[in-house]
Amino acid sequence: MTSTTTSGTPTTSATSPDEASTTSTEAPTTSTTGTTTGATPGDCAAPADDADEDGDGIANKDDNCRCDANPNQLDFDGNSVGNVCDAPLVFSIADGAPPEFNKLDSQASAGMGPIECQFPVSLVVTSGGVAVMLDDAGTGKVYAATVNVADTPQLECDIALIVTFKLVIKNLMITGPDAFTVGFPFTLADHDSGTVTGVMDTIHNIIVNGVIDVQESTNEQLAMPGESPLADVPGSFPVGTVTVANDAGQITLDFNNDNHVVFTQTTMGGFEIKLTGLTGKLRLRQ
Ligand SMILES: [Ca+2]
Ligand SMILES: [Ca+2]
Ligand SMILES: [Ca+2]
Repeated sequence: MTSTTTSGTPTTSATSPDEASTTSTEAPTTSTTGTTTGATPGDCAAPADDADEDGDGIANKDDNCRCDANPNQLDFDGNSVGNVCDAPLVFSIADGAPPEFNKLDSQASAGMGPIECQFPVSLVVTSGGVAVMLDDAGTGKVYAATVNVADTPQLECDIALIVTFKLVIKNLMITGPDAFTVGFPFTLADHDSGTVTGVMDTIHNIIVNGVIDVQESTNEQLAMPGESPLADVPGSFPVGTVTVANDAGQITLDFNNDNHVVFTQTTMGGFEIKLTGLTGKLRLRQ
């Protein structure tokens, strides 16, 4: 494999909740734009001769990735550098106003024991990024899906007429710590058609960081005021589809799952907060 495929997670570093709340309009992954590794395929020292450095059946002079075997010569972005030698395709939030894009709908529940309330939550994404590495066989890996969620209006629900429970999602930062694979079942014949749609076929682990305030209660035995319970809560994204559009330099992550539990967290006061279901399209551009 090339250095570009073993360089680890190529996108964002973690941002604290405070930083996220003050930089919510900035995309954290725009510093990296590369989709090519340069004029020399794969930055490989092999000369453009009739030899076959990597033994993939393609002579060096014709090989778009001379030092790594890629017999299919797939070059999704058409930059004359094979997918295997390409730097990751890096996408970040650049446009896509809600509600059609960049708004993920979920369902929050909060409760203790038999008392519970539920209400819909719209997670408006203000920044985020992913990097995609395609291979020579029509599959890919998505790295570090990072999603910063904007302020959400204060949500309020009454629990069994006993307590008024105010839940405020001030911000959320969701990071995918590991790459997750995406199958792009396109055929070799149409690999350069410009758009590939794949499926994230496994649940993707995420880390949720942010501030959800449990603000107050008329019954302090049930809820303590001013809690900020979220700090590196493990969670997961459901499976979904991924569409990568070449000519528009765009990727769309499409979630459509009403039941998946994104994360749960129990407050100091003993309330369990749960975010369930994730539907909506997240669109990012190069
Ligand atoms: Ca070769
Ligand atoms: Ca090759
Ligand atoms: Ca390429």
